[in-house]
Amino acid sequence: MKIRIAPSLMCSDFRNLEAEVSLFERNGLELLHFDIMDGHFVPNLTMGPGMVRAVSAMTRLTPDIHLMVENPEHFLPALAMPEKRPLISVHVEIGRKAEGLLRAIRAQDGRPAAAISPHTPIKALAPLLPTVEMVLVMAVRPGHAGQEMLPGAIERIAELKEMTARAGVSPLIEADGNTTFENIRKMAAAGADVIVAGTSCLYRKGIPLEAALDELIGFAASL
Ligand code: S6P
Ligand code: MG
Repeated sequence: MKIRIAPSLMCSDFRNLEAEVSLFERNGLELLHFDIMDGHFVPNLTMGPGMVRAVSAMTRLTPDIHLMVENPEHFLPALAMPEKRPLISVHVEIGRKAEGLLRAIRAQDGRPAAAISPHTPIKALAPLLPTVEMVLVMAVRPGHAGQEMLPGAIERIAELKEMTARAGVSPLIEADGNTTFENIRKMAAAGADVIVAGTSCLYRKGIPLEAALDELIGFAASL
């Protein structure tokens, strides 16, 4: 099984972005995870479209943009990067407008994706499944790095995997939050194809990024 690694840029050393991104590229990664927050959907702020565009322009990695915002429509035009075909996730919790926004992402040559928070029933994703290329399952409350995985997160990935099989679709499944090696093993076994790599497996205190990345790539290859 090949699990993809999407480094979480909000955990990176912002003084050193170019070098970090180039390290990921040299090591054959494919995705770069950006978290955009608005201080309303989640009680935090991170980066905006300007930074996403600037970093995306430095690399051939595919942007994987996670919109933790109440009004994605305010940000989509600034995230149009047709040459990059970015994955753009909108949260199912924003309600009925999600379907139209996924179509808008496709119309600007992005790859539509849906994200789901830990307390929302997985079945809420059903209407979006025919439209999405990826589903992002939060294993922690959205908003902050460095949290513990919530009970039921692995079972939710398995439930989604089953639901996609029943629906005859096969979007990528991305697990986001507290992706320790032990949790990655369980997430992958439950059906995750992509893991967001934050403080739990890549940006680890006291371990140089190169060494942590080597270890993570080796581990991912062993699954
Ligand atoms: C959090 C965000 C995530 C974090 C990631 C951090 O709201 O969506 O992408 O960056 O979860 O990883 P960790 O290992 O610190 O939980
Ligand atoms: Mg995220």
